[in-house]
Amino acid sequence: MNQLVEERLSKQNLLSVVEEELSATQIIDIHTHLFKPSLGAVGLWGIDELVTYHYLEAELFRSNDITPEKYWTLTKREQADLIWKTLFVDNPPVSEATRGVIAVLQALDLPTDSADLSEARKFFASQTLEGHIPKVFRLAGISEAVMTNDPLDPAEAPLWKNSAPHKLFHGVIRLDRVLEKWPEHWQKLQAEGYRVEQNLTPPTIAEVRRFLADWCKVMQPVYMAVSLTDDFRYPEDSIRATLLRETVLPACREFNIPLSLMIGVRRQVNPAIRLAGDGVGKADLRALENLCREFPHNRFLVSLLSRENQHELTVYARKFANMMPFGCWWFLNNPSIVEEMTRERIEMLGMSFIPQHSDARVLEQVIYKWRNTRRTMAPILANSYALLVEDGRPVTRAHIRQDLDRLFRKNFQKFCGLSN
Ligand code: HDL
Ligand code: ZN
Repeated sequence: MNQLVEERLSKQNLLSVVEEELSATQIIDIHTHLFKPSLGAVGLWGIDELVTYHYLEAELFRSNDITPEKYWTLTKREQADLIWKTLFVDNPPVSEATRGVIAVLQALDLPTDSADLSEARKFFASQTLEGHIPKVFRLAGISEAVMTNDPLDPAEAPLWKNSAPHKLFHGVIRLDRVLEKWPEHWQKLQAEGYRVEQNLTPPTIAEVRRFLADWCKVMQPVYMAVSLTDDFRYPEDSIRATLLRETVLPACREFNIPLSLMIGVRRQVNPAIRLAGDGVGKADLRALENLCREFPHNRFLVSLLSRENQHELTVYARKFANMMPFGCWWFLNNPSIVEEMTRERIEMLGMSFIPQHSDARVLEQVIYKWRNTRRTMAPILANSYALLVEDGRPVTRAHIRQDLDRLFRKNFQKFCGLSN
């Protein structure tokens, strides 16, 4: 390896080297709500979707007297115009979600202080999705994005019939409708030819396994995933626990893929504001402990929504090598909390975790979410290396490059059995 990368770094130049290497690292975005172009009908992109992101809708209702009922009668453009005026013109866009839109406009060389959205709308109207996606990924510094695909979503599922693989996207089978809402959805499987009934009889269990296997062949998922409420328990005498134990976990073993558990949502605490209406609750992690211990041949990607669960999750990661903590999810994706979570993970896990995912719902959000991640994480990583140098171990650019590759690519690839 050439002299440059083997040069022992002084504490003073660690930050600039970490920043350079972070900027050069092509990140795998392991959890998003983006879609490959052939599923384009359900994919969100452009300024009106950016400005009506549910994070911003929640913030609108705090700074404008409009009622949610009235807001939902507006058109998408009217909603975007109202949010732009309220959160970006009448008030400073200093929250993470509002500043993110500003960062996207700047990255796309669009004005960031316009009184309205007309110029931005003109720009997006002139883009084609096929050409825009790679450009946005390049600006974000991501090599690929992992989707969230729901085989029981009536809008998405039919699109898979003619959907080709796309090198920038990986599929995931999302199981909320199966695991959390079986009574409302078992007849959907029946209608598709699976001989299931509401009771989880042995034939029904076998047919749910067939359903999962069929969708694994269609979606080629890198993992399966489910979002679980803060009151999730395991074991428990429930449909959810039975389906987990008898169908989902065996299917993950059959296809050698992890199960992603995202735990801690308190669903629809305020239904009036729809997607923005979910809250957060501290979960009892004995459920996770029991799953990791009872299923040593399963692998679990885990992201928790409550800040109060993070330290214990990190301790559990020290106990179970079949559990991979990932990301600073949703209400945690703010520098003040990302810093705390990342520091405790490095202190207890070294480089054996996955620091972040974007959770992007609108294509261009990856630009600001990954700019924020790099900006927040660079000093944290540089500090870890400074302590190492101070305590006697030289650090080189090669070491840093290798660690970033592990954090933002290899840990995920290895955990999911993906090749580089
Ligand atoms: O369940 C999830 O995957 C969450 O990320 C929700 O989609 C949530 O609404 C969200 O977008 N969080 O960022
Ligand atoms: Zn998500």
